Amino acid sequence: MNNSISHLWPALLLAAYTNLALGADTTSAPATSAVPQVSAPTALPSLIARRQAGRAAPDAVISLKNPSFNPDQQGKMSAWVAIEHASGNAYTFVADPENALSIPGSARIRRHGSEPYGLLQQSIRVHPSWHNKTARLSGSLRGADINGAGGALVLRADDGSGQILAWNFMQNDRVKGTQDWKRYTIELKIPPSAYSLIVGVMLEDGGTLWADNLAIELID
Ligand SMILES: [Ca+2]
Repeated sequence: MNNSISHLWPALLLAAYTNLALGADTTSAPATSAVPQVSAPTALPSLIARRQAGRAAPDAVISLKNPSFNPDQQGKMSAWVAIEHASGNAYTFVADPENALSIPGSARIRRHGSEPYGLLQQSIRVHPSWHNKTARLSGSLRGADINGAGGALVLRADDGSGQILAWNFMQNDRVKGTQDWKRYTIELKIPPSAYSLIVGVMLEDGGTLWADNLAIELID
Protein backbone atom coordinates (compact mmCIF):
# COMPACT_ATOMS: atom_id res chain seq x y z
CA MET A 1 0.00 0.00 0.00
CA ASN A 2 1.57 3.25 -1.00
CA ASN A 3 1.91 6.20 1.30
CA SER A 4 -0.92 8.29 -0.03
CA ILE A 5 -3.39 5.45 0.14
CA SER A 6 -2.29 4.41 3.60
CA HIS A 7 -3.28 7.84 4.86
CA LEU A 8 -6.49 7.93 2.94
CA TRP A 9 -8.14 4.79 4.19
CA PRO A 10 -8.64 5.83 7.83
CA ALA A 11 -10.53 8.88 6.68
CA LEU A 12 -12.60 6.94 4.21
CA LEU A 13 -13.50 4.27 6.72
CA LEU A 14 -14.40 6.86 9.30
CA ALA A 15 -16.53 9.02 7.12
CA ALA A 16 -19.88 7.40 7.77
CA TYR A 17 -19.13 6.72 11.42
CA THR A 18 -17.96 10.24 12.03
CA ASN A 19 -21.00 11.70 10.45
CA LEU A 20 -23.21 9.68 12.77
CA ALA A 21 -21.13 10.33 15.87
CA LEU A 22 -20.91 14.04 15.32
CA GLY A 23 -24.29 14.75 13.87
CA ALA A 24 -25.33 16.74 16.90
CA ASP A 25 -22.25 18.90 16.77
CA THR A 26 -22.63 19.80 13.14
CA THR A 27 -26.01 21.33 13.80
CA SER A 28 -24.63 23.91 16.16
CA ALA A 29 -24.27 27.53 15.20
CA PRO A 30 -21.44 28.42 12.83
CA ALA A 31 -18.34 28.62 14.95
CA THR A 32 -16.89 31.72 13.50
CA SER A 33 -15.61 34.77 15.27
CA ALA A 34 -14.28 38.13 14.36
CA VAL A 35 -12.26 38.25 17.56
CA PRO A 36 -8.58 38.72 16.71
CA GLN A 37 -5.89 36.63 18.28
CA VAL A 38 -5.33 38.11 21.70
CA SER A 39 -2.20 36.28 22.76
CA ALA A 40 0.15 38.76 21.14
CA PRO A 41 2.44 40.84 23.33
CA THR A 42 1.00 44.18 24.37
CA ALA A 43 3.49 46.01 22.17
CA LEU A 44 1.80 44.68 19.05
CA PRO A 45 -1.85 45.79 19.13
CA SER A 46 -1.34 48.70 16.78
CA LEU A 47 0.52 46.51 14.31
CA ILE A 48 -2.23 43.92 14.44
CA ALA A 49 -4.88 46.59 13.95
CA ARG A 50 -3.12 47.94 10.88
CA ARG A 51 -2.71 44.45 9.48
CA GLN A 52 -6.39 43.69 9.90
CA ALA A 53 -7.51 47.05 8.57
CA GLY A 54 -5.59 46.39 5.37
CA ARG A 55 -7.56 43.28 4.50
CA ALA A 56 -10.96 43.19 2.89
CA ALA A 57 -11.63 39.89 4.63
CA PRO A 58 -9.71 39.94 7.90
CA ASP A 59 -8.13 36.84 9.32
CA ALA A 60 -10.67 34.96 11.34
CA VAL A 61 -10.01 32.80 14.32
CA ILE A 62 -12.35 29.83 14.14
CA SER A 63 -13.80 28.85 17.47
CA LEU A 64 -12.42 25.52 18.67
CA LYS A 65 -13.90 23.98 21.79
CA ASN A 66 -11.53 23.01 24.57
CA PRO A 67 -8.35 23.51 22.51
CA SER A 68 -6.18 23.02 25.61
CA PHE A 69 -7.71 19.63 26.46
CA ASN A 70 -8.83 20.59 29.91
CA PRO A 71 -10.49 17.75 31.82
CA ASP A 72 -13.99 18.22 33.18
CA GLN A 73 -15.09 17.04 36.62
CA GLN A 74 -15.27 13.48 35.33
CA GLY A 75 -11.80 13.74 33.85
CA LYS A 76 -13.15 13.77 30.30
CA MET A 77 -11.91 16.14 27.62
CA SER A 78 -15.15 17.83 26.73
CA ALA A 79 -15.89 18.55 23.06
CA TRP A 80 -13.45 15.92 21.84
CA VAL A 81 -14.69 12.63 20.39
CA ALA A 82 -12.38 9.62 20.56
CA ILE A 83 -12.45 7.33 17.54
CA GLU A 84 -10.59 4.14 16.85
CA HIS A 85 -10.38 1.90 13.87
CA ALA A 86 -12.67 -1.15 13.72
CA SER A 87 -13.24 -2.89 17.04
CA GLY A 88 -11.47 -0.30 19.15
CA ASN A 89 -10.13 -1.05 22.62
CA ALA A 90 -6.62 -0.46 21.33
CA TYR A 91 -6.03 3.14 22.37
CA THR A 92 -6.54 5.20 25.51
CA PHE A 93 -7.47 8.88 25.35
CA VAL A 94 -6.90 10.81 28.56
CA ALA A 95 -6.32 14.33 29.84
CA ASP A 96 -2.77 14.08 31.14
CA PRO A 97 -1.85 16.48 33.97
CA GLU A 98 1.73 15.20 34.13
CA ASN A 99 2.70 16.27 30.62
CA ALA A 100 0.72 19.41 29.98
CA LEU A 101 2.18 22.11 27.79
CA SER A 102 -0.53 24.33 29.22
CA ILE A 103 -2.09 23.36 32.54
CA PRO A 104 -4.14 21.59 33.67
CA GLY A 105 -3.79 18.94 31.00
CA SER A 106 -2.86 17.81 27.54
CA ALA A 107 -4.42 15.11 25.41
CA ARG A 108 -2.61 11.78 25.56
CA ILE A 109 -3.26 9.04 23.03
CA ARG A 110 -1.55 5.73 23.71
CA ARG A 111 -1.88 2.43 21.94
CA HIS A 112 -2.06 -0.74 24.00
CA GLY A 113 -3.72 -3.02 21.46
CA SER A 114 -3.43 -3.86 17.80
CA GLU A 115 -5.74 -1.52 15.92
CA PRO A 116 -3.94 0.84 13.50
CA TYR A 117 -5.12 4.25 14.59
CA GLY A 118 -6.88 6.33 17.19
CA LEU A 119 -7.87 9.98 16.99
CA LEU A 120 -9.48 12.77 18.95
CA GLN A 121 -11.61 15.05 16.86
CA GLN A 122 -14.34 17.62 16.81
CA SER A 123 -16.54 18.86 14.02
CA ILE A 124 -16.98 22.52 13.11
CA ARG A 125 -19.82 23.70 10.92
CA VAL A 126 -18.45 25.51 7.87
CA HIS A 127 -19.80 28.99 7.34
CA PRO A 128 -20.47 29.67 3.63
CA SER A 129 -18.06 32.61 3.72
CA TRP A 130 -15.24 30.16 4.46
CA HIS A 131 -15.57 28.37 1.12
CA ASN A 132 -12.46 28.57 -1.07
CA LYS A 133 -10.47 29.96 1.83
CA THR A 134 -7.62 28.21 3.57
CA ALA A 135 -7.91 26.91 7.10
CA ARG A 136 -4.71 26.70 9.12
CA LEU A 137 -4.56 24.36 12.10
CA SER A 138 -1.74 24.72 14.61
CA GLY A 139 -0.97 22.54 17.57
CA SER A 140 1.84 21.32 19.77
CA LEU A 141 2.69 17.62 19.72
CA ARG A 142 5.00 15.43 21.80
CA GLY A 143 5.87 11.79 21.26
CA ALA A 144 7.23 8.75 23.08
CA ASP A 145 8.26 5.51 21.42
CA ILE A 146 6.11 6.18 18.38
CA ASN A 147 6.54 3.61 15.63
CA GLY A 148 4.90 3.15 12.26
CA ALA A 149 3.11 6.00 10.55
CA GLY A 150 3.24 8.34 13.57
CA GLY A 151 1.35 11.20 15.17
CA ALA A 152 -0.36 14.03 13.30
CA LEU A 153 -2.66 16.97 13.31
CA VAL A 154 -5.82 16.24 11.32
CA LEU A 155 -7.80 18.65 9.18
CA ARG A 156 -10.58 17.37 6.92
CA ALA A 157 -13.47 18.87 4.98
CA ASP A 158 -16.67 16.87 4.50
CA ASP A 159 -19.82 17.57 2.56
CA GLY A 160 -23.28 17.48 4.08
CA SER A 161 -23.55 13.71 3.74
CA GLY A 162 -20.21 13.06 5.41
CA GLN A 163 -18.30 12.37 2.22
CA ILE A 164 -14.70 13.49 2.39
CA LEU A 165 -13.83 16.36 0.08
CA ALA A 166 -10.29 17.19 1.16
CA TRP A 167 -7.90 16.34 3.94
CA ASN A 168 -4.50 17.02 5.43
CA PHE A 169 -3.15 14.44 7.87
CA MET A 170 0.33 15.94 8.13
CA GLN A 171 1.51 13.20 5.81
CA ASN A 172 4.97 14.61 5.25
CA ASP A 173 5.89 15.62 8.78
CA ARG A 174 4.67 12.99 11.23
CA VAL A 175 5.75 12.79 14.85
CA LYS A 176 7.88 9.68 15.25
CA GLY A 177 10.04 8.11 17.91
CA THR A 178 10.50 10.14 21.09
CA GLN A 179 10.53 13.93 20.96
CA ASP A 180 9.71 16.89 23.15
CA TRP A 181 6.95 19.40 22.44
CA LYS A 182 7.09 20.91 18.97
CA ARG A 183 4.69 23.24 17.20
CA TYR A 184 3.14 22.03 13.96
CA THR A 185 0.94 23.72 11.38
CA ILE A 186 -1.12 22.26 8.57
CA GLU A 187 -3.38 23.93 6.03
CA LEU A 188 -6.40 22.90 4.01
CA LYS A 189 -8.30 24.78 1.34
CA ILE A 190 -11.99 24.54 2.10
CA PRO A 191 -13.90 23.27 -0.95
CA PRO A 192 -17.00 25.20 -2.06
CA SER A 193 -19.33 22.36 -1.07
CA ALA A 194 -17.80 21.77 2.37
CA TYR A 195 -20.30 21.50 5.21
CA SER A 196 -18.06 20.59 8.14
CA LEU A 197 -14.43 20.73 9.13
CA ILE A 198 -13.07 17.81 11.13
CA VAL A 199 -10.26 18.96 13.39
CA GLY A 200 -8.17 16.63 15.48
CA VAL A 201 -5.03 14.78 16.44
CA MET A 202 -4.27 11.22 15.43
CA LEU A 203 -1.84 8.51 16.39
CA GLU A 204 -1.39 5.97 13.65
CA ASP A 205 0.28 2.72 14.79
CA GLY A 206 2.01 2.42 18.17
CA GLY A 207 3.45 4.61 20.89
CA THR A 208 2.22 7.61 22.85
CA LEU A 209 1.25 11.00 21.45
CA TRP A 210 0.48 14.15 23.41
CA ALA A 211 -1.26 17.21 21.98
CA ASP A 212 -1.97 20.65 23.41
CA ASN A 213 -2.88 24.23 22.52
CA LEU A 214 -4.67 23.71 19.22
CA ALA A 215 -5.82 26.73 17.24
CA ILE A 216 -7.48 27.15 13.88
CA GLU A 217 -7.89 30.21 11.72
CA LEU A 218 -8.67 31.28 8.18
CA ILE A 219 -5.63 32.76 6.51
CA ASP A 220 -7.04 34.17 3.30
CA1 LIG B 1 -3.48 22.18 27.96
